[in-house]
Amino acid sequence: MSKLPKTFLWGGALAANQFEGGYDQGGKGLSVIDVMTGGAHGKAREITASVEADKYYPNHVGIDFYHRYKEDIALFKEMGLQCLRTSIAWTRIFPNGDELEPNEEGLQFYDHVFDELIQNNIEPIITLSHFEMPLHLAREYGGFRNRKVADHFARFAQVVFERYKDKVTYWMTFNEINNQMDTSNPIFLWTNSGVSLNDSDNPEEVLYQVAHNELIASAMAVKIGKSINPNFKIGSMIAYVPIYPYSCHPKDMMEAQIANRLRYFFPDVQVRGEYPSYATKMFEQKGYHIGWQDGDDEILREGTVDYIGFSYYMSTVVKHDSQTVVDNNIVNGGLPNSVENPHIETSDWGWAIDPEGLRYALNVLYERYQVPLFIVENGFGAIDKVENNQIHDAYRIDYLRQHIEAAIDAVDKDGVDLIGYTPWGIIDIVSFTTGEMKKRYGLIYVDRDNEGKGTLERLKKDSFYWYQKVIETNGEDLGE
Ligand code: P53
Repeated sequence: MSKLPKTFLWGGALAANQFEGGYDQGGKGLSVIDVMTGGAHGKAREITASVEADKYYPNHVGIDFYHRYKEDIALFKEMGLQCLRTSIAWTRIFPNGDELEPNEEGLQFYDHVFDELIQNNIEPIITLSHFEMPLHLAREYGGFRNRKVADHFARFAQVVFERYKDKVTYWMTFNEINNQMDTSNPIFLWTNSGVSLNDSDNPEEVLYQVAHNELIASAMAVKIGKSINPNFKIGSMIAYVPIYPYSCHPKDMMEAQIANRLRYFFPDVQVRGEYPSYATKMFEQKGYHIGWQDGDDEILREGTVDYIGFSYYMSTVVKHDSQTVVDNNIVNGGLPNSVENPHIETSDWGWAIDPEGLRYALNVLYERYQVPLFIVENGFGAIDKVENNQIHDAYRIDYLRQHIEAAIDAVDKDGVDLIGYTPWGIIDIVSFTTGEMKKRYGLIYVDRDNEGKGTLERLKKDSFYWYQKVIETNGEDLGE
């Protein structure tokens, strides 16, 4: 007998900007990601002023799902997916972000995609904003520094909630809303919020100002959504990278306790509907003036989320008396005291592989928030080799198997309320942090390289057949 409920949703996860391509098709406007060049592990992606002719922008073509969605959805169906998490490119609906009327052609594109999914019994699970806000809002308004952008976001949310109210039930407002807490790497504030820092900025103060406007935008969207369809389930979406104390030294314990607020700040507000006291205390002590408007308390209180969707790839560690920063781990979050975990291995991109940490993560989040959880991203970015049109990706199967086992333990042994599991990059796509194609997560291979060469042909990896079995047996047959 399966240890998971019958209703458990098995799926795959993607984001419009990383796989759709068609960046200038159907009236789409430029988004913040459309001006990001390709990079590599250790080589940052560049954010250019506009699209420059001699630069390569991997997201412009993605894997060309825009023109191939029927074939790709047929493959998802064959794999057995019950749901697909993806996002709506804001710039297909509002090319500049501040128009009053939406772009009908963009709305039709998602009608076609969602209809095709539904006809194949795949439930669309939709993120409203996944690193793809209109470039115009970033450049002309200063992104979410500007409160007006929250209103533009709310209009976008209203339009798509209305349009797809009978096609989509599960929504998330902002993807990984908390990963911009790391202001040491400019790509996070840029992609989350369309914000660039100036020399005169106090990065932390800017961050909390931006955060406030975004929390307001998220809460407004939740309220609008519920008024359009009370059956909507609207969630927060966070990157959850647990921060472990290096030792049982009380100072390490406290260091980790405080550092973890970086992870919890956004969901604390989105689930509870008010700011946590550690944050208000900090604003007071540091003299931060967050642009709070009359009625904001009410907006936050009335716009709380129904569940938490989260990504889980890795964990990290802090040690109170370490001065080093682990620079090969993008998610040390700029933590000054992060150190490597001596007990676990890392991927070729320096991401710590910690399946047991997923059971821990599910327990921590469930005990803290008492709302249903949804693992909406988890996966292994690796280099794949094609031999005779086959890809033997045992390493990926191992990674996914161990994480699924941990999730099942959290449900079966600990009683965590888990909605489902959607592995990241179910088909190979452009990597977010590096812009590479060779950092592959897919269970379906796509013939395309870091320079944009390749036929775009799709091939099923070994993991494709493995996951098919997992879904068929509701997680009973993990193929050991
Ligand atoms: P790539 C950090 C920690 C956990 C998830 O990343 C993260 C990040 C980066 O902010 O991002 C998510 O492609 C994100 C996806 C992204 C995926 O992780 O760089 O939601 O868009 O593709 C994997 O390997």
